[in-house]
Amino acid sequence: MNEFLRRMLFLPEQASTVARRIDSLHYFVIITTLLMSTAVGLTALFFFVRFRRRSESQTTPMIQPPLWLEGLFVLVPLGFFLAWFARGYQDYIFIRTPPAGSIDVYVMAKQWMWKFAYPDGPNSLSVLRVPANRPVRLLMTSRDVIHSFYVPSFRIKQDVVPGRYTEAWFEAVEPGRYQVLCAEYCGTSHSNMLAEVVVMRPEEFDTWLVEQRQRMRQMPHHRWVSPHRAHLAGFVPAPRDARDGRNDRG
Ligand SMILES: [Cu+2]
Repeated sequence: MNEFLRRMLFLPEQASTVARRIDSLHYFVIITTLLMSTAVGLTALFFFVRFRRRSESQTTPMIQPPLWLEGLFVLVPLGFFLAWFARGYQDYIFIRTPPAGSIDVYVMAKQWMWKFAYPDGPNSLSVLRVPANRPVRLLMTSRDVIHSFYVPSFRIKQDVVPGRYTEAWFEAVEPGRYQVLCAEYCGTSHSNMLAEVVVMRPEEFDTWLVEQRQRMRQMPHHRWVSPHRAHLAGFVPAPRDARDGRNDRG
């Protein structure tokens, strides 16, 4: 049933733990509205024929519907709206709460690319490597304008805003490659602001991360990055002395 509806609605694969939750709410809303609007449309058609004007002298009767019927028409839609709200609110809490022990990745957006950095230095352009079946938390900011980090197959989308940090998380369910798009118009090459999430087997990811860290340490120019430089690169808030204004003068 899930697979049938997914195909009917042209949705991409469900590659994260939140994807099925989002989709089932989507199905629930779309099926109830489809059934109700069909019922209303068919009733209207039936009434057009059944209660059509039959003679020139016919007048429209004054109809006073019983109170219970009016109540029903208010309460049934209200019940559905509240049910959607209850389901949606649970999903909202789920999608807004990264589980403890998530892997952190810093995401920096700029016109027109995505940069990903892991604690202790490894970083990459346009390719985000993550392990399957482990929650990943993204801490995101932008160097210039508002962008939006969107992975259709994960059903996550989060604005990335200059001068502010936003957060998103996901847990990929299967190794594979998934498209990242920028979902906020951000200038000429907005449509080319693409990246890819590469979901690896957890063991492979661990090996990869260790290798990356070793490679970083072997680089001749590798050195400690001061908090102020890290701030300039856009990854962390300004260090205390910069905020006190010491660096403002020069
Ligand atoms: Cu963008």
